[in-house]
Amino acid sequence: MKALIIVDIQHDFLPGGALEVAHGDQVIPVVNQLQDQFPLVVATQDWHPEKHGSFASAHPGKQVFDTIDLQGLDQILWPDHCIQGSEGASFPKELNHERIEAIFRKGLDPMIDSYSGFFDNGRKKSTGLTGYLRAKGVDEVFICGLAGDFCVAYTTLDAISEGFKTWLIKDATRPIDKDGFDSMISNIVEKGGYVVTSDSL
Ligand code: VGL
Ligand code: ZN
Repeated sequence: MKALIIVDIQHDFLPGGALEVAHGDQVIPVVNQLQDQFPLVVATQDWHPEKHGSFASAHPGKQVFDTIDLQGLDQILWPDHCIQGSEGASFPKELNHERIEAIFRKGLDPMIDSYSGFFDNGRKKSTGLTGYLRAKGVDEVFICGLAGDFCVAYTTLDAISEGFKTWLIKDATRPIDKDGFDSMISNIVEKGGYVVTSDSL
């Protein structure tokens, strides 16, 4: 069975948000259309406590987009975003919610970031997404949302390594950085993932 995984379509990643992705809002109608083609739709939600370790504001003297070592892992520093319960962390009303059966939150641990919807960046903790999908009989996953070069790409790579047949829907995502996205796409294809556009589904 197929599932659609909608990654982090939250106000803070949309134009005007704290960590806005250029043209991120353009994915919403595409994702709304796609949902009808899947028997199961799930979403992820970036859900950080205040003063999360991935925030530049938590590291005096550091700037947004600097890279630091955070408990042994390279960490890009981001603007404060997707703070638990804030408007920025919420889903936009334009996103069709009716068919989203489960929401997997990530990034709760202040000391480790979590780009993928499956595991934190150190692969120490699972969100339970693999177990949920397996229990539902899912063997094929289709991934869309924001941002293409971070949470979408890492979710896609983990889906492949968890053994799902995996597609990234290219016109249903937008990256923060285009070059970074291109290299993640090569990596995804090399690992056995498929990159498609929504009109081919
Ligand atoms: C994301 C950076 C930090 C994303 C989340 O959803 O791609 N990127 N937190
Ligand atoms: Zn985040």
